[in-house]
Amino acid sequence: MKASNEAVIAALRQLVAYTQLEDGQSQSFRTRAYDKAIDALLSVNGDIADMSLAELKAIDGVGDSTARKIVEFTSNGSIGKVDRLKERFPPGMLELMKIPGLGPKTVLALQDHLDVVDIAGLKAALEEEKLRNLPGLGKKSEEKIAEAIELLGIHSDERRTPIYDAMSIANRIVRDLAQLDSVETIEYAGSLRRLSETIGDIDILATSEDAASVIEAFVGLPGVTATLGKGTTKASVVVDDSMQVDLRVVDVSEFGAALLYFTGSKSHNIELRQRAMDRGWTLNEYALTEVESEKVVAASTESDIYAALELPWIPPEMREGTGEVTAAAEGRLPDPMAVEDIRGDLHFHTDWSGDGRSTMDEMLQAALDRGLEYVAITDHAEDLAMNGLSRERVMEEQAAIEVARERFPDLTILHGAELNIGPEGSVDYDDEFLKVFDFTVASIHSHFDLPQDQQTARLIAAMDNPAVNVIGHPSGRRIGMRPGARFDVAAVGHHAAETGTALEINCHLQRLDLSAAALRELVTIDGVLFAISTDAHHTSELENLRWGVAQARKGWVESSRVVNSLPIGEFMAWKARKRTD
Ligand code: DGT
Ligand code: CA
Ligand code: CA
Ligand code: ZN
Repeated sequence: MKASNEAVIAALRQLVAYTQLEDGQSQSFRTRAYDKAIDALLSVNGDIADMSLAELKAIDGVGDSTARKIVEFTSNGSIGKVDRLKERFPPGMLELMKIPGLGPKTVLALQDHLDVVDIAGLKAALEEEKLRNLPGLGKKSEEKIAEAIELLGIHSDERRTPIYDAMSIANRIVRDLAQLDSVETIEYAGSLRRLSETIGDIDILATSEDAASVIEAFVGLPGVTATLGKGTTKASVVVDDSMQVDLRVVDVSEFGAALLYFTGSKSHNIELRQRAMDRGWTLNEYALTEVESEKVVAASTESDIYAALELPWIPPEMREGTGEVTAAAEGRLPDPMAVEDIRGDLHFHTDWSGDGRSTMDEMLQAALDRGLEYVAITDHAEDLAMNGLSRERVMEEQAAIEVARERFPDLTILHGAELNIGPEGSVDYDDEFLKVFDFTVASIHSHFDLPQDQQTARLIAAMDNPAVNVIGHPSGRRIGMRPGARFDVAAVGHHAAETGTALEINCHLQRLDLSAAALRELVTIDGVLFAISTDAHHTSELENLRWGVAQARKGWVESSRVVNSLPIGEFMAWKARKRTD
C-alpha cells in the first residue's frame, strides 16, 4: 500500500532518533537536515509517495540525501540506514531517549557500560545505583533520572504511549485502511477513544465483507515493523517499533456491540453487563441478547444498545466506571459538549511572537472559516525570553489588529496577550501598561517544581490581578514529558470563582490541561468557569478544539460553564466584570 505522508514523516523522525544515537549527540548537521526536511514536508499538500526524486529535491528544505531516503521508504517500506542502525540500537533505546535528562550520549553510555537498552534495564540499574559511576553522570543526575521515571509513571512491565503520539499513529492507520474499497466503516476504540492520557495499545475496528484482504493490507502497511499475530478477522502489529495496534474486522450487524465492548473501559462494560443481566439479557462483543430465546435485542449501533438498557448514549470519554452509568440512569449525566458549542478561541499565537508559524491574517481567516464569532490574539509577553513582545511591539501589534478589524468585520477581535506567571504570581509589564490589552491569559512557563503550597499561592496571586482573565494551561504539564505544577485544585477553583477568572482547558493533546481529574473536582465548585482554548501556533492547530471539547466531556464540564461558548454579548459582559476596559 502507498505510504501516507504521516508514515513518511514518522519514518524520518525515526531516522532522526537513530542518527542521534549514531552521532552520540542530539544535533548534528545530518539531524538538522532531516528536521528541516520534516518541517518542509509537513506543509506539502499532495501525496509524498507520488513524488519523484527530482520533485522531492525541488522542495525547499529537502536535500539530496534526505530525498533519496524518502524514495527508499516510499518504494521499499523502510530506510536501509535505519534498518542497519536497528541492529546496533534496540528500539528500547529510543524509549530511553524520551526520558527527560537522558540524551543520546547517556543512552549510549548505558548500553556500552551497563548493557542497559530499555526501561526495565534502566530501572534495575537505578536500583543498584550503577548510574552514578558512568562518565558524565553523578549521584545528582542519577537521582534526577529516577525522579523523572517516578513522576512520569513510567513502568517497565507496561509501556504506555502519550496520547499525542498514539493519536497520530491511529489516525494514520485509520486513514490508510479507509482507502481500501473493501473497508466500509473504520474507527478506533479503546483508551484512545476514551481520551486517556496515555495509551497501552491502539484498538481499531472495521467492518468489511472481505476481512481477509483488510487483514493482509493491515499487516503490510508502511510503518509496520512487526506482526505479533494474524488470524482471519484480527491481527496485532507493532508500528514504528513502538506502538502495538490491534485490528478486528467484524460484521456490520455487530459493529455497535464490538465498538462498545472494545472502547471499554472494563469497569464501564461490567456495569452495562450487570444492567443487561438484570433484564434477563447478556451483553458481549457480538450483541445484547435475550438469554432464553437467544434473540438479539440490539447490536448494530451503540445507541441502540444503550437505549435498550434504558440509558442515553454515553460519550466514550465518560466511560470510566466513575459513576456515569448511575448518573445516566438517573438523568444526571452532563449534557455532552460539542465543538459547535464553541463560539470563540481565547488563546492563540501569530508570527508576531517568535514561535507562531502563521500570520495574523491567516489565523483570523482560519478562525472565521471555522465559524468562530470572536477571538483573542494572545501572543507571548515580554518576560518570555525568546518569543515575548516588547512594549513597542505590543503597540505595533495593536495597530495591526486595528487594521485587521476592518478586514474581518464579522469577527470580534480582542487584542490579548499570554502573560507569564512569575514564581510569586506577578506577571509581565506593569498595571498601567496591562490596560493596553482587551483581554489576557496568564500561564506558568517556568518554575514547575515549586512546592504545592507555593504553586497554589502563585496561581491565586495571578488571579488577583484584575488584568488576568484566564489562567492558561494551569499545570503546564506535557503528558509523558513533564508532570507540571502541583497545586490545591479546590483552593484554586474557589479563588477562580471569587475573582471571575476562567480556568483554561488547553486543547493540545500534549497538554490536555486541566486534567480530567482536576475538572471533575472543579465542576463540583459553584461558579468555576472554564475557557476551552487551542493555544494554536499555526492555522492547522485550530482543529485541536475538538480535543479540548472532548476533554471537557471527560471532565463532565457542560457548555454553561464555558465562557467561550457564551454569545458575544454575554462573553463581553463576563470579561468586563473583572477588568474595566
Ligand atoms: P490500554 O490499551 O491499556 O490503554 O487500555 P484499553 O482500555 O484500550 O484496554 P485494552 O486494549 O486492553 O482493551 C480494549 C477494551 O476492550 C477495554 O477497554 C475493554 C475491553 N476489554 C478487553 N479485555 C476485557 C475483559 O477481559 N473484560 C471486559 N469486560 N472488557 C475487556
Ligand atoms: Ca487499548
Ligand atoms: Ca488492545
Ligand atoms: Zn500559548
